Amino acid sequence: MDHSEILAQVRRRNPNEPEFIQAAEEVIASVLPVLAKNPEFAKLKLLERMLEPERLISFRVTWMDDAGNVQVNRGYRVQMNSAIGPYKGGLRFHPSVTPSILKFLAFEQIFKNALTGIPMGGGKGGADFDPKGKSDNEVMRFCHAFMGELARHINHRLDVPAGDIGVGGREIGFLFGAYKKIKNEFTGVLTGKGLGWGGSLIRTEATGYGLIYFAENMLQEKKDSIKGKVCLVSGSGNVAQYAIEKIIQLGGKAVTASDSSGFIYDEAGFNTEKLAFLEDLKNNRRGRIKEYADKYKCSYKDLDPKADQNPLWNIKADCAFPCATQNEVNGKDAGNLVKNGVKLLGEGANMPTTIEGINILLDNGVNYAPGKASNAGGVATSGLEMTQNYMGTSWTREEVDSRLISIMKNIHDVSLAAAKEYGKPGNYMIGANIAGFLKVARAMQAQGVI
Ligand code: NDP
Ligand code: 2IT
Repeated sequence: MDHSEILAQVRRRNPNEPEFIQAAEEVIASVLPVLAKNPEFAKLKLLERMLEPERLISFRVTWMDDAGNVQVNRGYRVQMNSAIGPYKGGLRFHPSVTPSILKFLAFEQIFKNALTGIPMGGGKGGADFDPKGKSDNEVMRFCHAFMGELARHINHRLDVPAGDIGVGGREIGFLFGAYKKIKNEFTGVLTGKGLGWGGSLIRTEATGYGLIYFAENMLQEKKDSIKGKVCLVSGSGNVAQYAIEKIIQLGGKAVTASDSSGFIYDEAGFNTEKLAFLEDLKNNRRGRIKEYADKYKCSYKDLDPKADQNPLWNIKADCAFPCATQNEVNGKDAGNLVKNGVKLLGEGANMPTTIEGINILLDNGVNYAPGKASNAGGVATSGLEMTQNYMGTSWTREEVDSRLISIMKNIHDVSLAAAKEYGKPGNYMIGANIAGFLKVARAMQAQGVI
């Protein structure tokens, strides 16, 4: 099957799944030269197999809200590929969750996890539950009901979920408690656990830190550094917060942050005190980002979800780090970034840039890092948490951080090397797709027609 036939089949098999088709399209185009060079991969239909989930579980989640009303949600786990290790990937709780969203995320996760060098397969899950405005008790009851079903399908050697949008330390705690009670055993079945009960130091920080380590590697490749660079960041959740922290630590200036209501532009830049305010606002008080602008007297704009561009990406800067959600940088936004002098875009979120956006960035010489490489620090540190759980030990902050730094450097180097080998020097997207694909393809080839 050639490129267009594989893509046509993906479209046929997955109607009404635009996000999954988008993620598939990017990888299919990148790995064509690998298939041409290795006809046995094509004959074994390895790419076609990777595009089909090994298993997709969908289940009802019934729970009772504080007012005594019965609520019904839909939960999922996509077990995408287990060629190189147990399924691994986060859980997303957001009203926009659909099979398309989770399949795109699980598909990306296959290659991302392969790039980390830790043996982990690809998976993702979640529910169309909206944690916004829910009490802690409602979130707890939902998590317990969700795990009531998910527990049948996972264990620490089979499938190890973690957090993603809407699933942080609070939710992992409730999910873990339910799993432990149902299975009557204490294992590392989830990552992102609390430090006193099997969690790893640095896991909370890892995605944001890893993103900025990766960007620093890209800049060092060009004899430059993030020091003094003005950075646009979107989002204000887990990934954005620790990306901002690392930008500050390395001497850069982060000037924006956002939530689903709007964004702030603080020309003076974040400092440690302002970041602590943002973290308290978002993690403890669960408030809206506008409060930051009121407190620090900076500019705030509402986001118009129907607008054809996002004004956050239309600000003069050197670097951009989308850390909120998929497709938050479209073609128009990419054009605005180029016009405003942005020279590097590192994806903290999964697939935040549309295919049109990516093409505009690459055509204009923007140094572009795809999420499956640049945000891999989170799942890599989840892998380190699993290792510590298996060993029954816990490493120091310095130990985990130094491993994270070397994993990000390795992903950077491996992606760059693959891009060069396939005649696309400097193209991290093609390099990451090829390097991740090759690792999984060789494992599948060795394991036969499964
Ligand atoms: P959080 O839930 O902690 O934060 C998400 C942030 O993005 C919030 O500021 C949220 O705003 C905003 N956001 C979410 N959905 C939308 C939307 N549809 N439109 C506008 N803003 C939105 O999630 P994370 O920080 O963990 O995840 C952010 C991104 O990073 C996701 O793409 C995730 O897949 C990816 N990622 C996460 C990893 C992790 O370890 N957590 C690892 C690798 C990637 P609001 O508060 O209003 O909801
Ligand atoms: O997208 C991701 O890589 C994550 N949400 C983290 C997954 C994990 O298992 O730590």
